[in-house]
Amino acid sequence: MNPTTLSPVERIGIPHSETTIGETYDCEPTLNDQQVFEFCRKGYLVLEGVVEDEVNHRMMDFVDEHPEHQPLELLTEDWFVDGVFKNPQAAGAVRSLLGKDFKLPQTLCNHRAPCPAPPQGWHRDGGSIYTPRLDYLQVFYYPQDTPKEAGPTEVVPGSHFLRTKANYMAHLRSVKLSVPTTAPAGSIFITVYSIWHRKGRSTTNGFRNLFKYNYWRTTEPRRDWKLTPILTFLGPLSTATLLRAV
Ligand SMILES: O=C(O)CCC(=O)C(=O)O
Ligand SMILES: [Fe+2]
Repeated sequence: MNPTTLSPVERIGIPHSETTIGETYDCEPTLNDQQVFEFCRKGYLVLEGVVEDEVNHRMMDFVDEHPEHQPLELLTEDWFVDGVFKNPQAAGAVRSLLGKDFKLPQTLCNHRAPCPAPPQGWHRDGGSIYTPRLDYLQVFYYPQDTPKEAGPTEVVPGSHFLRTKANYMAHLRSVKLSVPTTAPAGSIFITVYSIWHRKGRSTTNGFRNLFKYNYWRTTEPRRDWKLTPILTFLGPLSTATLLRAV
């Protein structure tokens, strides 16, 4: 086969069938109405310490041996796919937001950063579009404790609603409303793809590792998560009222 037609995993000798490429996944949704509204309003959600310690330790050993930006071998490892991509809390939140049979990540990268380092510029990732639909999620996993000194990613809550030019954002320094995603080892945070974010300033020594990957919707959006009985009872009017209140 012509090597230029090979995908990145095929180029390192791994067939797609041994990876999560093209795979869908389903599980029980874990978020309720308020949590889904809160995600839509803020554009992100942090699940603290949801990955097992054993998986986090294995990841830290793994990154020592594979410090590269795209360690695609992980897509073939059951301990990683089950512990991280299909992590019950994280996948339950993804299931709540993207509906059933969502697509698993097809690739991943490690935003491994030497510390200390200055902050990155504020940005939305390439290909962000303005849309009220939630078809795609950007997800981050910290295998190690990531306090403020290790430069966790910072996000601006609600910024997925802002229409801004990339070069204007990149000139901003501190944004008053920004929030660092400071988190213990094993934390996963889920964001709307177009949220403003950046790597924060770090002041410690060593490396901070942060895995990033995406999930896709395959079904049409509907209210298919854990329902909150009072909202179900009141019907669509209460949903509209709640949305106005947030
Ligand atoms: O490393 C981080 O905290 C975020 C990195 C990032 O957003 C990027 O490189 O696009
Ligand atoms: Fe980014």
